[in-house]
Amino acid sequence: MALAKQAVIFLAVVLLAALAESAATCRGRYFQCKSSGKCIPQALKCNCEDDCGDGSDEAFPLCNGITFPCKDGGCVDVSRKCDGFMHCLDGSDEAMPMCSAPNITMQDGDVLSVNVGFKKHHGSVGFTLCGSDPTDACVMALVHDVSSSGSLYYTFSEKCASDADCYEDVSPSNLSPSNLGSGNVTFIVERRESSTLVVSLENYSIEVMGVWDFDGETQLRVKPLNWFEDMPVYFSHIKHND
Ligand SMILES: [Ca+2]
Ligand SMILES: [Ca+2]
Repeated sequence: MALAKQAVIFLAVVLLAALAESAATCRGRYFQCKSSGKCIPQALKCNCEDDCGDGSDEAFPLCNGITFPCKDGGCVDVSRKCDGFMHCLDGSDEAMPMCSAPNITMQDGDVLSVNVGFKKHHGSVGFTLCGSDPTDACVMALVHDVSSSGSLYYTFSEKCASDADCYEDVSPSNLSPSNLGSGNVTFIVERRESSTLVVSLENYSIEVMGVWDFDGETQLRVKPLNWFEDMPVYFSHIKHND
């Protein structure tokens, strides 16, 4: 008897769950598919898999800022957009001019003030000095933290084959949490004639970072490791070598 009662309760629970699934509105952690009305876990929304069968869990603008729609119909996580590596089969996540970072020409002897509108989620600020041709060699310094005395923590690559190459060995998980803080951060970037790129924080006189061994590279690009369009960058010349 007790067993029969348990079976009835179990059936009732199963029935209720089925009803909940087909109900007009999905609750809490569930997303409702457009065509079928089916409820799927929120975790399956915007994961680049068509879990609804009608694509409604992967549609835009729903997934705007979470995924990037490749031109060939595919989809990648938005953090893959403009990170220097092709993730869409057609490479549309790395297309120009979408991925052209703010840049300026920097000659020997130039000193620049680089103002960055930094937010926590940017994680890092990368200074990449490349040739004017996209396939030219680059040097890169990636600032991801600052000490209370103004020293910068950074990763640098010398003589990468291209912009993308420079970032090859760096992943955000290898970087310590950023203490740069949100707000305007001004860096001083100096290109010395002895082939040294020196980057420091404004108002700190100490030389904190140098990247060596470049010649011919003139285009200074500034962007976070992962692409965020909401990081404004303003360049101004403190000293111009005419
Ligand atoms: Ca999905
Ligand atoms: Ca990519």
